[in-house]
Amino acid sequence: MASVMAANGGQSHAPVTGRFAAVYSEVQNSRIDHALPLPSVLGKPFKMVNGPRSSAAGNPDEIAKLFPCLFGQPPAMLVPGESSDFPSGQILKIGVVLSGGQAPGGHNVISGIFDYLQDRCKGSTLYGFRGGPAGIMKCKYVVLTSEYIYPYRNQGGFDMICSGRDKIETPEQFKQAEETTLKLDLDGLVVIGGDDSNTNACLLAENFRRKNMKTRVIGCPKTIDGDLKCKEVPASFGFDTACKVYAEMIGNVMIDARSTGKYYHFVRLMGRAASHITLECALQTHPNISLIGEEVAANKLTLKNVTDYIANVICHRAELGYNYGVILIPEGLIDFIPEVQQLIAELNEILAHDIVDEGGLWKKKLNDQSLQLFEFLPPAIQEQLMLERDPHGNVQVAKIETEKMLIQMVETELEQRKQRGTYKGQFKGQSHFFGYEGRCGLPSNFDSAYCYALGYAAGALLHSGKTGLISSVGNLAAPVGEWTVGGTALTSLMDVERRHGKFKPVIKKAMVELDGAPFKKFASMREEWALNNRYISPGPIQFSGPVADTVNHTLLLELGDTA
Ligand code: FBP
Repeated sequence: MASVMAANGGQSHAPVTGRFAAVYSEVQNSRIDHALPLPSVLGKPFKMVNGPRSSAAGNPDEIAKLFPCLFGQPPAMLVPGESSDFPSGQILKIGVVLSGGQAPGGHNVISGIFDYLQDRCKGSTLYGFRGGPAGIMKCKYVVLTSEYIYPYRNQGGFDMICSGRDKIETPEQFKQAEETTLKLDLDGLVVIGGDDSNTNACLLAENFRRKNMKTRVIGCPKTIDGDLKCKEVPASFGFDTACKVYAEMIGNVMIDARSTGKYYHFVRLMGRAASHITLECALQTHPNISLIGEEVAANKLTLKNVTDYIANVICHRAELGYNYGVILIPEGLIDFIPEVQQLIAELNEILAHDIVDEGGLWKKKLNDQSLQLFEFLPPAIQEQLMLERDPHGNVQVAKIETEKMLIQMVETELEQRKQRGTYKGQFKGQSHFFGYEGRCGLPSNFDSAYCYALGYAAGALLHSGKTGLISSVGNLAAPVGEWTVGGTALTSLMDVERRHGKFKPVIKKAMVELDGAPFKKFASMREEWALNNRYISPGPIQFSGPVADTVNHTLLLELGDTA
């Protein structure tokens, strides 16, 4: 059995994690040795084929100015064949960093990079930067050996090297990153992260290229939120597992609701901005109500409209004799309600310029409508809206208890309806937040294989000298052997946005599309689910058996398969 303590190399000799395969559960142990399939193109000699020149997701002129060295890079695709793209006998020094929130499968991306180097660039070194981008800036790393990596294969979490949300942004921070890459003589760096982290990866790649440094940078699409995707990158890893974990829990509270007959479970689900997780969980479990942020925004709903919608369904159900139900709420919901969005935008500017005084004079900076809304919100929500933004300038929606706020508002509305004689039921709300529980589960078969392929592909891209690309594995509805492998220009995913009061390049988030197949399927079924109880309880993630390789509905529907 491998002990990570003994294998801890690099700069630090203190144990960084407590992983011992010897104390693993039987399931964890059985997963370590689970052999992972690779796309067949990676199993044979391959060559690189470049596609046409790329543009940007928005504001191409601005992006071209911000990334003069990288803008326009073509996508790259691996295809069978011999070539000199992948020099044999090359020994590489590669760094890898996990950035942002955990997502099941991160350890497999690292295993994939490591195995690529073992298979194709023997004698290479893989450095794991510890604690996210701060590890690069502070040159904190561990040398990843096969013994070190072994206990983490197919395991959830990011604790092999841990993660962080620091951003490499200021000239000093770029300098620190440069010093580390020079000190370790890095040929390449793999940034495993979400939209913000991959934006950072692109900035680093541009900086290294501009300075004629040899270090290349490749990104990998990570986030349970599922909002880092495009045609060439059909999914971010972790989404599949997280949704399956949440769907199991939702299925359980559905059975609880049906059994006691007296609770409305308000379940807030993670997913900072986009509502993909909520939509996928709805498709997997058929709750009575699922709010989709993007639809709320498109219809310009107010908090009162949302409350009324929930109260209407509850009244209808009471008439049918059901005083229970399950309601899914995306954690980013309040950021989609135009009036709250406006309030948050104003608060962001106020917080960015540090003008929050104890006496509350800062409130004068809010416009009348925003001030009215702010004063109307429960004090707990007011406080949560004022919490510090994350290093990328985002509101920390995971800390805003929208589910509790909605219970309060629905309760008040139902009370009024009772007094008017239009509601005769009983209402008891139970609040839940399913968030962190889904981020570190044992990766599903899909995420295990997908992440391993992403890592292996990142190794290949660096080996061929590519930079500023995001590892891209496609054709995901097909068996793993038929998956396609390549890289997509990070600049082609970019747009400019206002953050911390300034315009910045960002990877454009992929939101739920209201004319997309997943939403349309949900919309066609939600009325039936609202009044009739069509609950589905998917149970825990399976690693073997008939449903073990089932892929999530969102991906299949988006790829044009029936789900
Ligand atoms: P990433 O975008 O970094 O993958 O993180 C996603 C997420 O899990 C969101 O769903 C959630 O809002 C946020 O992280 C929570 O952040 P933190 O881990 O800092 O509490």
